[in-house]
Amino acid sequence: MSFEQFMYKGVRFSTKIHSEDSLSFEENEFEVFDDDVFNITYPKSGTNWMIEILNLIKHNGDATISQTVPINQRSPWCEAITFKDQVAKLTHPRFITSHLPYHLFAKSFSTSKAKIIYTIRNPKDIIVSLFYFVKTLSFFKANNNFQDSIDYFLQGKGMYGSWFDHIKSWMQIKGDSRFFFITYEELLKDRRGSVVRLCKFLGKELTDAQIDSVVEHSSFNSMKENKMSYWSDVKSEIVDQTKGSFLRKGVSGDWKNHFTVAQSEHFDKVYQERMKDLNMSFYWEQE
Ligand code: PPS
Repeated sequence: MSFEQFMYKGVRFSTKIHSEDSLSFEENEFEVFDDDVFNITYPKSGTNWMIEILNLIKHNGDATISQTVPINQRSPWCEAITFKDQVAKLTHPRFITSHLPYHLFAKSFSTSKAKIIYTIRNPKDIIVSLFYFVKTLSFFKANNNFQDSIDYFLQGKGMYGSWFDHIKSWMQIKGDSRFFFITYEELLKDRRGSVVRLCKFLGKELTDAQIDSVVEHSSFNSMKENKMSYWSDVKSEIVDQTKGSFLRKGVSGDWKNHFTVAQSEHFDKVYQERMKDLNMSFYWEQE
């Protein structure tokens, strides 16, 4: 697997959707406001799902915006070439997305009261999700070799760098009151409970009916039925969804249908080594 790339401060980015200018703008010039909310993830960890949930919370469960404005415009990626234009159109509180590791994130965040929501997912399921997703990306040379996808991930050769470095960079601020941490698997197991927790963190009081509406409109099936939820407006020269669906399966544990026992054991060995200094445990480590 490979893609047209460039390095920025040790991390790989795509020449198609990023540039030195867009990264430097985000890092040094972009002004973070106190009421900003950032949706941070490593790719394929549930980014768009969180955008959907956060937008529904912002609009008190009313799905009108979710059903009329494309998801990538509701909460644009601050590292993208398109961000400068998009950010000017956002209403407050602004909900902004990013796949950046902490060390490349907007410098003005540190002196703000803005909030971060960091979603992580079982890395084995990320590998599976990426394996299918890159086939839809025009600027990726993908192949059908799953072992390549595992190597690519473990060696940190992907866009946005290594998953291990990403999680470790953001976990540096996990004790900060502005930081909220959730897993994709928690969202799957208890979406309502997760929405309630998110509302509390955001200081947003919703009625039970409004919470029900957030839960209903952010289900996998609701998002599949909503054209505004899966990048259907993006040109096929970038994402060609005839080659694979953006909302592919939406489950946890699909890795078991893809990894051989040997691949899983090798992954676990590298994972344990790379994660040992983090002092955190995740439910998937028991699987
Ligand atoms: S990206 O390209 O990095 O922004 O992708 P991202 O949105 O982070 O991740 C895509 C995966 O999230 C799944 N998804 C969902 N799962 C469950 N419920 C809902 N509502 C939902 N919305 C998105 C999506 O299906 C991708 O996972 P896979 O495993 O490929 O299905």
